Amino acid sequence: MSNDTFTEVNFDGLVGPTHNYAGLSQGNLASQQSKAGVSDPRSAALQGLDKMKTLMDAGCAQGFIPPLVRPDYEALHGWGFQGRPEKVLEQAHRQAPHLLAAAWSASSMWTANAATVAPSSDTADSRLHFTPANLFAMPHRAIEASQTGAILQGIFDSPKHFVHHQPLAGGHAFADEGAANHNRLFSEVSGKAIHLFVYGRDHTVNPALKLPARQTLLASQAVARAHGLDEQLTVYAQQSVEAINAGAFHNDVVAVTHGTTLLYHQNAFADEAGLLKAVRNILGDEFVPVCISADDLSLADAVQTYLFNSQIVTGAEGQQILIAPVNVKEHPKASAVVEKMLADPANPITEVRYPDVRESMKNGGGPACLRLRVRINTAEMQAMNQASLLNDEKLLTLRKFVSDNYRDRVTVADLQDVTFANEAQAVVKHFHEMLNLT
Ligand code: SUG
Repeated sequence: MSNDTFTEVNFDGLVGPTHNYAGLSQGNLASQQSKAGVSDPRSAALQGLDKMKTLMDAGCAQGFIPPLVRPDYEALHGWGFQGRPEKVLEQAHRQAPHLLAAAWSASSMWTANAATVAPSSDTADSRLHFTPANLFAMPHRAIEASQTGAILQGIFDSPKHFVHHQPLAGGHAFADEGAANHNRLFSEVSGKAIHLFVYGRDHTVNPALKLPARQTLLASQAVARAHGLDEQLTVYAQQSVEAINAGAFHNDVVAVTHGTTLLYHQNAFADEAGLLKAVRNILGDEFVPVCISADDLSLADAVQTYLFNSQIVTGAEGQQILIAPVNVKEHPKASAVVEKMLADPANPITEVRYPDVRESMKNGGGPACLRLRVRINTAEMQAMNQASLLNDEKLLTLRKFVSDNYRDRVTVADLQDVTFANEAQAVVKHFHEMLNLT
């Protein structure tokens, strides 16, 4: 382990101007329930920025990742829609509205799915590694990886410090959803760090699965190898079929880690005892598993409130803070679980904040979905693109730009409108210019 000082920076996806409810994600209950509803991209982006501010005010380092260029004409051309933009949009609307919606999706806001990241303290070559997720499971997400990879490269642009891998090849068997299924447990005392990869399916077909299992074991293993992680400190665990069938399409819907803490739902994992044993073998008594029982909160309520999609962060005074969606506060059982945790002296979490990220939640993305955790040392911090790190002033500038330039009402009918397409592309271009990414 190096003696460098590391900081955890949360890079949130800035919600793009085309945020809409197209019902594209099978297995994601919120996305299905919101299908064809009216979205409000302006509020969505402001809610995201306010959530970032909540973390900054708590003393956490915060960055942002700009939205992708949408609509994605390259994808539409590749799917056979040719000609001028008006014609492409019209033909796609008439022949394949779901493909049109895929090309417009603002789904890159959920940066927990952007990539898997391994800090330089844990990798064989002592560099910080990124593998953009291929997001193979859903067409609207599978088109993200090339732009996401280029953006990450543009933000972390120093081969001396950063390694950028290609998204995994190999199709269905290597379906990868990035950090939404990856956690790092870390002891400040022993310096030991565990990479916990959680997958939904292996190479066998499981007839009990009613909804898609997005992450595969092969993908998790490939990322761990590519990042040069220590095999002895890498743990693989399978999601339970029950959790996936209840709508936990990513493991971060039912579990989250911070430091030596693993907060999880009783029914999250296929082999809970095996997982706890594997982690305890490495971390010993420092490991703090916090299991929420199905009696205290059913899987259905966990999926509805996104309690486990909270972030746990260390505040300025060293205290652990739960950043939970406001939906938890409004739910009697979920808020009771939080109160019980706060009252328990054995539980390391001592504070809670409840940001409102409802616009994102309606598409199945809570606070933790909106962030990519990057643990970074001083030299790496200096080597990265400073424009993507936030301070209060930059946040206000972003807020103003969003307030002035985003629509507050979008329906799927708007997705054939070339004026809106031009407007949305200009907005995203502005963000990319801010970061010198063009
Ligand atoms: O991939 N929703 C995203 C939500 C991703 C949440 N991320 C994490 N759990 N880390 C998804 O299902 C909905 C888009 C729509 O229906 O228009 C969507 O893509």
